[in-house]
Amino acid sequence: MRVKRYIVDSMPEALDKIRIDLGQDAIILNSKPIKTGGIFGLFGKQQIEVVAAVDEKEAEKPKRTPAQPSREPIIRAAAANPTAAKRAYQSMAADALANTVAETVAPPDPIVLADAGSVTVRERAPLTAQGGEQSALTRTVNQEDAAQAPRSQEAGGKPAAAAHAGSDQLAVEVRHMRQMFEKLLTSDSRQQLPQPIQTVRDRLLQQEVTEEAASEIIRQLIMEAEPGWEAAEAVKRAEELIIQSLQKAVIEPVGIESNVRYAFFFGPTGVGKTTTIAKLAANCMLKEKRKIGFITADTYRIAAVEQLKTYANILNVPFEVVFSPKEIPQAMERLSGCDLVFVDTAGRNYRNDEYVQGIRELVVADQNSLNFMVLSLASKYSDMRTIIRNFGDVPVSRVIFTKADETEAYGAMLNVAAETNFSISYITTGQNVPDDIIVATPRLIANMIMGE
Ligand SMILES: Nc1nc2c(ncn2[C@@H]2O[C@H](COP(=O)(O)OP(=O)(O)O)[C@@H](O)[C@H]2O)c(=O)[nH]1
Ligand SMILES: [Mg+2]
Repeated sequence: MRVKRYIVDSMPEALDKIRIDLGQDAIILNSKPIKTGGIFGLFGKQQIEVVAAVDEKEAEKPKRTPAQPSREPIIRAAAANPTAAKRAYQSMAADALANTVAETVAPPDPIVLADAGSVTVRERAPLTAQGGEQSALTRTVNQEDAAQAPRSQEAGGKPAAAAHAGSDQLAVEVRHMRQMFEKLLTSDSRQQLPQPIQTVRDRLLQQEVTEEAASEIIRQLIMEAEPGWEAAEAVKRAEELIIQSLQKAVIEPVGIESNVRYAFFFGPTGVGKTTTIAKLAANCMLKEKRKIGFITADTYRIAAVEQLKTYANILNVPFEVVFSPKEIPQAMERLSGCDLVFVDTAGRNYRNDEYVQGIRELVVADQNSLNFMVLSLASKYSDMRTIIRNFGDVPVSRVIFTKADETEAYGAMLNVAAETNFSISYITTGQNVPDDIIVATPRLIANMIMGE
């Protein structure tokens, strides 16, 4: 571990230095205000002392350049030192906001900004920008229309051909629209999107929605766009579109249906499988009065067995440990008096073909089992994709997203809904058992993605 001490004027300054020196995996161990210079501690300058550390192996990895700021160190800092992290985050967020405002909202005329009634004027600024973009858009279409005009007029000149002309006109318009979409959706012409739609696109990408999933929503928004739309209206409409697109992916009311006897949980180590099982089990037991049992196949770490056993003891439910999939039927037999058995698996085993095959045979054999994939929202979407692919052999039908409290980007839920047949069932929001779990609904997810 490499530890470094910094004396800085502000937290953003410290974060920049830490990122350059120690890389993005550094964590902030401590930060405190100090006085530097002066005599006997008097008349000194108020500064901040920040102590940061990084695992040596992490430090050797290529460092992110300061030109690509990342929120990761701040999130890590939040775990290590909430107060310092919060201060840093607020300061950085304020900077980012100031930059965004300067880039996107600042109207061309400085007099407008200097106006004392700046609130109203600033609020109207995007509208002006949008008006401009909108007319540019209309202009493009009109110019192309003009080019087509002679042909249309010829057709229009013959009364018998009027209906034909109408459908020709429609075909031309459809063709124009398609060309316009294509133009709008290519990345180098992003700037041409009307401002309200651009706001939606920025939001989706910031939420880590993939380009493909975002384009789908943007495409529909463009079709529906009304002249004079403000950003808020576009955002609201986008939220509705997300809700619609999630209708298939989120079954309501979710929960674990009463005919389900076995609920299996798969996913990488540390995503929160065991904690989530404990939350669900407690709820099923306390609210639905079901007789619960636990099986753990996660024998890789002693602590993992102990962890589920502790929950079993707290809830006073029977608990079985299996060392191979072959032992699961006997364990199930011993738990035959239970209405619902939660089966916890080890994350590392998803690479073990034999293990996955064993699980696969077992779950296919039993029609009353439900397979949950557990994914952490705090992980990268590309990693989620790999995990989903590795579990391709297991008939997973539901997905639970964990650690919503550790990130501000929820787009992965939309991506998973677009790219898999999984039903999104729950979202977990913290470490507290049994409280920090909520049923996923399309509205909730859409709101998490598009809301402020
Ligand atoms: N912040 C946060 N932590 C969680 C959440 N769910 C689980 N955890 C924590 O993540 C860590 C790993 O959880 P665990 O259930 O052991 O993961 P498993 O290896 O997948 O079984 C534990 O410290 C949990 O308390 C959540 O929704 N939010
Ligand atoms: Mg576990």
